[in-house]
Amino acid sequence: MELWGKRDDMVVHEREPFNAEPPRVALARERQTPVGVFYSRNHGPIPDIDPRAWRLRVDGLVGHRLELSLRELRERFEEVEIKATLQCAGNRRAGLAAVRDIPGEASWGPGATATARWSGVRLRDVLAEAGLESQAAHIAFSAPDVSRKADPPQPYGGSIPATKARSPEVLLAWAMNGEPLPRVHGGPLRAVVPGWIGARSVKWLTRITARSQPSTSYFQTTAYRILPAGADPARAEPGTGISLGPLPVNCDILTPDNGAQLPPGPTEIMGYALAGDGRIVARVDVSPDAGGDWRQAELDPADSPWVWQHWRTTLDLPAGERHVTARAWDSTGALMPESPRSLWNPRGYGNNSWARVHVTCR
Ligand SMILES: Nc1nc2c(c(=O)[nH]1)N[C@H]1C(S)=C(S)[C@@H](COP(=O)(O)O)O[C@H]1N2
Ligand SMILES: [Mo]
Repeated sequence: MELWGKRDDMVVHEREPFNAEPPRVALARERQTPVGVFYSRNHGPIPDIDPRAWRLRVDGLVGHRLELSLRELRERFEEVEIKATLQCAGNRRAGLAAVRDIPGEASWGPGATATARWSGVRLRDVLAEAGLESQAAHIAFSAPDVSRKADPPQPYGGSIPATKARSPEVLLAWAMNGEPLPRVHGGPLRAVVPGWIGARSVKWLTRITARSQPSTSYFQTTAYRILPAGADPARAEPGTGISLGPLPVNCDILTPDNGAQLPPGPTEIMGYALAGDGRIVARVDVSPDAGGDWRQAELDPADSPWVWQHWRTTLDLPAGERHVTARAWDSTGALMPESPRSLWNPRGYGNNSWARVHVTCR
């Protein structure tokens, strides 16, 4: 299980827990990412769950508690399929780490983003069956994988507001790209929360709890929060900082690769852009000279607000060192910020500054 079925050109940030992302070019080929190149982000050892013995408990502020087998989930609720992009809050952290060191966190490139076709049931249908009480403002997810990176060590968890949980795109998924959900991606069942940071798409889901307050998991109260630049993350009190949820507009360049050597002349530049929670990407601009001149890229149509859009353009690159730069605008007019400097935060989340690759043309 050394690479968990991933292609052997994955960039492995950590073996235990397993953390790996594909090289840029591997994400460029398809709009739907094959499982073999889909990034893997784990905070603890990957559990081995017997799907026959597995049960999903639904409890907390509900009219009646549920305990469901996989078969009951399939039989009692409508099966739905949705294409959705997952993006880790640590995606593109390397750009922040270049500004100032981020100890203890992996330097993810742009590959902690990928798109799959998920099948399962709507979370809202299961919540309706349990009957949410009126004070149920948050839906918490629990999993059995114990993270020793949490303080104190504890199982993974997190929550989303009930308003998002009731939105039809949020799934409890047992299949990915038409295959049973692979163990490394949360089999037998995971949450899929499109448009929100990947951390809320809890894998190996065993319990859903309706609460009046957000989850008390370390991964909700302490991790996945934007702290002020001067804060010491080891001393930050739980509940301080900005809790991350909806993703901001973001993009990156997939080809050419950073550091590529190319002949001068017309060069195809392509990449992905994702607008985040319910929005679509409205425009992508690409610059051959770090933002001096801009040209609008050709953008894939937005089939759904939950899926990334690929874009491409051809730039005429003269001989020499070039900083090819890209930036995306979303359908509300929000634009990616220019510099990672203004975004730097102690745990290195949410880098949506302009994408840049350095290439040499000769
Ligand atoms: N149980 C559990 N769920 C989890 C995690 C985890 O470590 N344990 N990692 C989260 C994070 S931070 C991300 S970005 C996504 C990654 O999903 P993937 O590994 O299927 O790509 O899973 C989320 N769900
Ligand atoms: Mo993540």
